[in-house]
Amino acid sequence: MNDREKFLFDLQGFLVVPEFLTHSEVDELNAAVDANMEKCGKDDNHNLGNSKTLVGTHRRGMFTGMLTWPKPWCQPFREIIVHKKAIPYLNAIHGRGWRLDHSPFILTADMDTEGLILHGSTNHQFFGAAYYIYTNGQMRCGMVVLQYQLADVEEGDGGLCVIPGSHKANFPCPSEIREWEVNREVVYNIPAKAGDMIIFNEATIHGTLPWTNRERERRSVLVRYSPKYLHYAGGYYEPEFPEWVNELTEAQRSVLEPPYIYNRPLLEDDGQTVVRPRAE
Ligand SMILES: O=C(O)CCC(=O)C(=O)O
Repeated sequence: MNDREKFLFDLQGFLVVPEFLTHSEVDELNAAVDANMEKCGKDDNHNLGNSKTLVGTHRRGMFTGMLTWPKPWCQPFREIIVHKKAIPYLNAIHGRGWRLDHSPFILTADMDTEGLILHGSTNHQFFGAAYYIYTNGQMRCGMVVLQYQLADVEEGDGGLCVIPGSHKANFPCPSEIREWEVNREVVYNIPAKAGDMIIFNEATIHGTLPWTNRERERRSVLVRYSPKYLHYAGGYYEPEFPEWVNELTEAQRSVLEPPYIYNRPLLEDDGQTVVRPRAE
């Protein structure tokens, strides 16, 4: 993570990393989704509050469980849970030692797909699962989301939106702003190309805008990470991993470990080597 990226992530609470995935990685991920279209379900996280502007004719499309899709379709998703290029970003914002939080999922949208109310913990009170601090020259965050775009998004299309800088906000966000009814100028619909990766902090106010592009559909993979001592959502494997986890590399398995500190497997920058320091 270079100095420009650190400045922007600290300032905005999110960062776009252009051309993060190669064309072949994007193609493999898209091919896996195309081959499993029948698995697309409806968003189980539907929430518009009382908004009249986030409404649509149908819910966001959602794929889950990609890590256990039949081979070869699970493979590209297993690979991105420990993407070599993501390691320096996660080390810079979580410190060494971080873990997968939630199961990865895919969001899709086509014309008139509804949005999702804006949410995010901000800094108006300390929330230990989703926070932002800067101390001793280092940023630290609760859960963060790495969003991989598999299709182009232009500003105004809809999809992921954020209120830049809101991870540091000191007052609760009024519901009419969260419902996208007023002050829309503070809400940014992040444009990105297929292959770009967007990191955002769960403390940053974010949500989904209704999809308005008839020509283009949304396809985003969301992979979430918490620091090694924290877990936000249910779904880690304890005391024993399920059988399919044995098919993963040691590095991939290391990010499925439950939250703890002592003797934790830590990933080296090569994305392959796992070490177990005896003490922190
Ligand atoms: O990428 C988006 O549209 C926002 C996703 C989100 O915050 C959610 O589904 O909880």
